[in-house]
Amino acid sequence: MANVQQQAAAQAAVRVPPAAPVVIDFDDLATSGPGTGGQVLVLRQYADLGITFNGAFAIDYSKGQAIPGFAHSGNVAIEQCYGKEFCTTPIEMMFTSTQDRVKVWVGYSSRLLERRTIILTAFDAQGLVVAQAITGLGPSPNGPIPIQASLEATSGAANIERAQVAFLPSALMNGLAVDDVEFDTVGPRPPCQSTQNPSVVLTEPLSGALFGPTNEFEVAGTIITGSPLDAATISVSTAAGTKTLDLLSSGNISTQSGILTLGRLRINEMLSAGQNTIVFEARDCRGSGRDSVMVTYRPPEWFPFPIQRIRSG
Ligand SMILES: [Ca+2]
Repeated sequence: MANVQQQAAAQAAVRVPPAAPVVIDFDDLATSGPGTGGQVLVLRQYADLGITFNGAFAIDYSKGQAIPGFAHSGNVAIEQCYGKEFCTTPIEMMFTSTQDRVKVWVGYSSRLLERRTIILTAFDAQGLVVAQAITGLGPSPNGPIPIQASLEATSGAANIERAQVAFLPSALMNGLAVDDVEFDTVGPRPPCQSTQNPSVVLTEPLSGALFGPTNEFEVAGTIITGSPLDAATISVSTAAGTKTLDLLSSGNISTQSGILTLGRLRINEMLSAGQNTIVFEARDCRGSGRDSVMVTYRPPEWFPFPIQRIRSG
């Protein structure tokens, strides 16, 4: 008996302690709160750690229609289907260095009238399930369930290349929130497939266009990229400053690679009086591309007569 204890002690003594795990807490992302627009999509912001995500929304629960104490760390966590209907896409993470273990914390950001099963599934490079973990959430008829339930999937070998969090059985993902994604091995950045920077063409508005008195215009254009985009924006600049619309977060531009079309999109309340520079910009793992035009906005006070008279005359 003493022998066994001595052996165990000896093994513990020589065992190399694991390096501190990597924890993605999302709190470094500047994003908006529940009930508002403009949440940042989480894609390749943590590529330097060898992990990428499939475009969940980062939400700051201290802003907007705040849910105090909801996130597991800080105020920011992620949800896959924020503001989307009929969305069953899991929250997914991909690793460039295969992992033995993945851990996440889960919660639910609105009322939940039933009890549901949440599953963390880990896959190897062939797409085979190598580890799973489940937990239950709810019911919580009076309000959100803070992110305090953990799920940890351990495969026993360093073969986890991808992991996803979803309901079991598959259900709408709205409300399911994840924070503090934990794993053990930092990997390299994923290889970049692009051989050149994204090509960007703005087809609307035309250079020199005049807008007013209503503060709106339409944009359209095309992007060609060899890799999924990290960012795509429309920004409107004057001497007074710049206003930016995130086209990935708004769903107006796909996060896929290839030829991406920005269909006619109406933009409100982004112009300032006088000359404005409208920039359409895209960035992938290799670099960025942009196209821009100058337009003029004449606000209502610049018109010599009341607007009704202009229209009736
Ligand atoms: Ca957090």
